Amino acid sequence: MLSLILQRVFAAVLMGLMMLSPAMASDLMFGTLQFRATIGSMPSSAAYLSITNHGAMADRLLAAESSLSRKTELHTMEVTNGVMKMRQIDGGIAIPAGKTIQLAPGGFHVMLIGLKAPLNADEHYQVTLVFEKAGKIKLTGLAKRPADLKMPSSHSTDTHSPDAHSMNMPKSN
Ligand SMILES: [Cu+2]
Repeated sequence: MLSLILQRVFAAVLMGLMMLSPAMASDLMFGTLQFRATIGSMPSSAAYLSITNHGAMADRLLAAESSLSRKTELHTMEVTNGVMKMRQIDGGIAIPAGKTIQLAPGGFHVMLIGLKAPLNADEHYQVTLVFEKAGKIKLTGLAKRPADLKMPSSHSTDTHSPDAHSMNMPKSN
């Protein structure tokens, strides 16, 4: 009798846990979302974060949406004739299984074009990311002064490879 009750409690707790974690519906994990705070009457700005795909299937960031600006686009930076320029990405950003993709200053970013209001440092703002498989995911982050923006990590994306591990392993002769 008691074990039956325990079983029911356990099942209820399990159900509750599953409903409490909508993030588990997708295998994507997000780093800190940060917005570039605007200075003066800057008409545009950008948002950055890292996206890790813990699933076995590749996903793709197709678009970004925001009520902060007239237009919201996915951009990349590239050097053309020695000049660093940004351009809109066609077809989205691939998020391969087991990889982390960085949206960071100098690289991929969510471009907010035609801001309706300034982005103030230390205030929260929202952006919605649209994935091919995971669907729409709304995220909140802080605006930061350009000097305080977290830059892309200098580590290679492969620090979790067996090679990198063995290199860090102290040899015991
Ligand atoms: Cu841009």
